[in-house]
Amino acid sequence: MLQKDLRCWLVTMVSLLALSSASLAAGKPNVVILATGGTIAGAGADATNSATYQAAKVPVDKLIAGIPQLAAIADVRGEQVFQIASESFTNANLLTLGKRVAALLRQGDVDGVVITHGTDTLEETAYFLNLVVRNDKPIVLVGSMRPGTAMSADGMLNLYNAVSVAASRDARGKGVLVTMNDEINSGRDVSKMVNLRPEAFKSPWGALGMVVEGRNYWFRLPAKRHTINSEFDIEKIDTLPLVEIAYGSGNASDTAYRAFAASGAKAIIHAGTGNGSVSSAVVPSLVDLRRKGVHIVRSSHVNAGGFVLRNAEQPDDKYDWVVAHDLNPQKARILAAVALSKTQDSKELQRIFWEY
Ligand code: DAS
Repeated sequence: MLQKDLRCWLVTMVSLLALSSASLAAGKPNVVILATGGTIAGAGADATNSATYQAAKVPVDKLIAGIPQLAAIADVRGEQVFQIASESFTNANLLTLGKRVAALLRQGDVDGVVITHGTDTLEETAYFLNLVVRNDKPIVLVGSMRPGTAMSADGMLNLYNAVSVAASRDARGKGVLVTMNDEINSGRDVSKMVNLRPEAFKSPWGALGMVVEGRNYWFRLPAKRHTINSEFDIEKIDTLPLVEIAYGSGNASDTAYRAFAASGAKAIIHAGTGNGSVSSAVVPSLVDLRRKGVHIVRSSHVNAGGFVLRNAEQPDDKYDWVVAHDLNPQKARILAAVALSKTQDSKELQRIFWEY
């Protein structure tokens, strides 16, 4: 009799355990990884190749299979949206990706999205999504500075951290996030400040927090409008107007600006020296281009966070130019393109540059 009771008890316990693990699995957040390519999907010939490798080779399912620990923190599935090096991203890629992110986050069975991305233009995609995806669920971009085949590769832990943040309720409502090198940065502020080294991504105004062993530590919140507080909506944007960037330096000429305008640019970002300064050899052409309907946006190409104010270096009011505030040229391009999808009014454009 005793043996029969023992068997019954064992069967009951095993089924209870199975039930609890299933319910635990059912309780885990659902995170979708959208893969686009880059070094995090890169492969080199040898473990010593930390800089010589091919980007955009490893498929998303292999990235996920390479980190079995993900299963403990979230129910993860992958989609291969693109397989490209991010220096080749186009506006069309941004729109495709943005619409897929928005569609997934509208689903009740998706709690967060991670985007694996090349590091070269990761900051642009992060800012774009921050402006146009009207959802407060976590959107986390992640890349790596070394391919997975290299010694001390950073992609595995970066991706684990990204999924951990995307699965976190406390990551909601903080705008688009970028997790690299244990830091959590704002998709608006962060940019790639150095190449080749793992501590590549920095925000001039500091990180929002850290993620360490699957736990988030927050120190500040974004101050600018984003995601659910944005006036822009990816569902209503089908094309992005052409905006180009011209780099300011010594011995400058107006050739690039004229060529950009002739090719149909609706705005030109002047990546100026210092305070967004414009060479006296270039000012007359920019005044003329503005008169012909092309918007001129003065930004600064100084590295760790320029800050361009109206009427400081140039009479912006008189010329009807816009200033990019603290945005670097590549982020100013993104905001100008998104803003121009909604308004052509230069005063409205300037308001948007102050608020986003
Ligand atoms: N070429 C770079 C890119 O795809 C590789 C990388 O750093 O991710 O952005």
